[in-house]
Amino acid sequence: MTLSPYQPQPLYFERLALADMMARAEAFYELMDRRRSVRFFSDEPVPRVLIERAIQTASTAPSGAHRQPWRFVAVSDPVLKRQIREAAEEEERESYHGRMSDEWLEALAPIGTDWQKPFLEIVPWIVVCFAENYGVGVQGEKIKNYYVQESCGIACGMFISAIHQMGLATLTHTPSPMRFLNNILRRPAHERPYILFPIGFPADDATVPDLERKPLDAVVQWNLGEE
Ligand code: IYR
Repeated sequence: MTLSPYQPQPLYFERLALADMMARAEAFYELMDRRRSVRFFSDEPVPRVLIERAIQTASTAPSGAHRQPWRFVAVSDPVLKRQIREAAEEEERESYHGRMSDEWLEALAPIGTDWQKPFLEIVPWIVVCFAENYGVGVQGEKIKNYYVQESCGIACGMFISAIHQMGLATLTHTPSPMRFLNNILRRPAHERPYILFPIGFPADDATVPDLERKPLDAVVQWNLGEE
């Protein structure tokens, strides 16, 4: 076995003044707290360079053994978008009318979703993150990936943040099952569709569910919990 040696590089790190750290912490939280999942989009075009930057940002995510086990497929072709909509709605119709439990349908009722996904044709861009179960080397050999789920989850979180920060809207959409995306987008079987993101500007009359976020004390425990 030939090990590639650790080649230490100096870290670039910008030390900020505490007041700037506080201001940035507040500003970033407030920005992120304004993000909403959007299901009603405008067909207004979005320049490709914005999608490129969001994917590059996602791809800065930490990943198991730095394998970056993701492939983002960006779709603007109306024919592909229609195929994706038709296939997604076929699966979703089955899900909403039989495959999903009553408990699940009840949980979704306040979100207001149903099997119809018109946004898949309306949006200027659909980006699908595929998770690479393994990589393929130059001689076709399998290269093991590590922590694929965690790595892709982090990358997708950073993707959503980038999209929001640049003033666009998206939705984490997971039509289920979503293997049809391999066929439509011609990705190999060892890549698994992970999350589909419709991306664009919200429709002028877009609505969102009336949701509240858990307060801090419901999502954190400090040390052993005694205050
Ligand atoms: N995939 C379906 C159902 C769905 C499931 C959950 I959990 C949600 O938070 C939202 C929707 C759909 O996209 O409609």
